[in-house]
Amino acid sequence: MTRPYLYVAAVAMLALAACSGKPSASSSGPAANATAPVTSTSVASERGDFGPPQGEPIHAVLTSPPHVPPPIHRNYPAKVIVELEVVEKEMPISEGVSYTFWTFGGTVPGSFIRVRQGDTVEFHLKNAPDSKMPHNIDLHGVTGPGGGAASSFTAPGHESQFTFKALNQGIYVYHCATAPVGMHIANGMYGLILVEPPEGLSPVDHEYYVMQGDFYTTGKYREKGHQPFDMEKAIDEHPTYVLFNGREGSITGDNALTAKTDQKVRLFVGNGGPNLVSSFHVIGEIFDKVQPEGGTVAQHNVQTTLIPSGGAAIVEFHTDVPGSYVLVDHSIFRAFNKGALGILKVDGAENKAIYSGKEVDSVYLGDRAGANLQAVSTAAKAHAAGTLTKDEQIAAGKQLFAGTCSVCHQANGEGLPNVFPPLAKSDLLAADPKRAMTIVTHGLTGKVTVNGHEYDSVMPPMSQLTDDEVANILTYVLNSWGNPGGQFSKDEVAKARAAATPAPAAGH
Ligand code: HEC
Ligand SMILES: [Cu+2]
Repeated sequence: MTRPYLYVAAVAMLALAACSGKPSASSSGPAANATAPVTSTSVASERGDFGPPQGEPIHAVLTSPPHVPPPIHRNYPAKVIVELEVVEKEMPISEGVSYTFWTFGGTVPGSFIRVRQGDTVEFHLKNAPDSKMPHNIDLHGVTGPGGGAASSFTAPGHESQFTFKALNQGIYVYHCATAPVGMHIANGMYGLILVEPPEGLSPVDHEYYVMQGDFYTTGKYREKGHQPFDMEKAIDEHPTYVLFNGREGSITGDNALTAKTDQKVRLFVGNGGPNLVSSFHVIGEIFDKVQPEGGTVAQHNVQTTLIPSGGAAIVEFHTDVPGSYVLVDHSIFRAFNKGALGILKVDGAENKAIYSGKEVDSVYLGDRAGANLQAVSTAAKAHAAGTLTKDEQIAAGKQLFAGTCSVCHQANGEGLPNVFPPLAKSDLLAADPKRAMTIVTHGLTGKVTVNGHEYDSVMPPMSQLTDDEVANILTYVLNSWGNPGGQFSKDEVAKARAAATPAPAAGH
């Protein structure tokens, strides 16, 4: 998918670097931008001290993920003022699940900062008056002790200031480095700062900001309500969630990233950790170009790129075929069972010469395709308030059934002949509805006969589901497709789960 001009331009840039040595302010700027669309990524990484800042100080534009501030288009070093406020706040981490995040700028990851190599950055770190903790900032793009951390310890209601020269170009992680450091990072205290090469990056149609992080809650994945941080799980490196942009669904459904066909897309992909290394992959795309680890040597034609904890990469590709492209950590349980999943929705005309066409959504996305689990959280709230109705359970169960049970039993509950038994009008289900709770929590193997047909297969235990999710799904199943009706509660499911696994094929 790499286009020939990439090579031509890269060679040209190499030649330029070879004869001019250090990039200088005079060889850059908008003119250079226009004639040399391809970046310095092939130029050796030189430190850029282009002298004292010139002109009026500039206030940096900061953006919230997934947005990236506009390209700089400036051909001289400036003094850039960055004002970043730390805010501790409760936000959803998944549908119906809240978490107390500690943020740079009110979002996870924190605000995206964009400066030019050689700029003098006057950094103001504020800590909101209602914060409970002191915080600081370590920017990996800073040359100096602690990357700024030593000069930026800031108590609640205070502000600190330090100045640095952005000597090295690249994409850099910043994070809080106040003890306990791991906890501050686990709570969402990280973001990216781009130090543009003097001549700027090549023009593209879309730039997006995506950052992975791992999260540790005392409750299970998707367990509803407010979930506190779990230090033990964090030390053991057993995350409950692995997420892009701090929230399950932050870039799926209505929040998906967008592009049109025949466009160039650049992703700034960071990994805040605190623990995991990301195997970043976009299902259905090949990266035309990657700057691994945010460095200046580019790789081409890459499928999956490793992003270390505390590292970042710049990833570029061209969109040829419309559809949903799925961003994942290809350590794949993280994508489907811990939330590390995003969507780039590409609109435009089909290109059958490149791909015959058919949506990837249903293949990969399950219940994330619709990304609407509203009924699930409504049911959870009602349960907490003690007002949960059967209709609310059915509505929630319907959404959870899609993408969990429907993969095998089909959306209409009719199963697949000889492979997956029907749940619609199942005589086995009707004979002993309560047994379904045991089947879902413990799985089922061995011969079963449903509506006169024999099945001898395996249903794995759906142990990723919480008790209330199982209760809602089965209430939905019992009240659908001509089944006898009925209702199960969370407590009944908990009992069935706790009971010993029945012998295989028990009752047959
Ligand atoms: C990976 C495929 C798969 C998934 C996912 C799955 N099942 Fe099953 N299920 C099966 C198979 C296969 C059997 C039959 C097992 C056997 O032959 O012993 C079965 C049997 C059953 C039965 C008893 C037979 C019947 O038709 O009444 C029930 C009830 C059931 N599943 C409910 C569910 C529910 C509810 C979910 C979602 C929470 C679910 N299953 C998810 C494969 C699956
Ligand atoms: Cu902090």
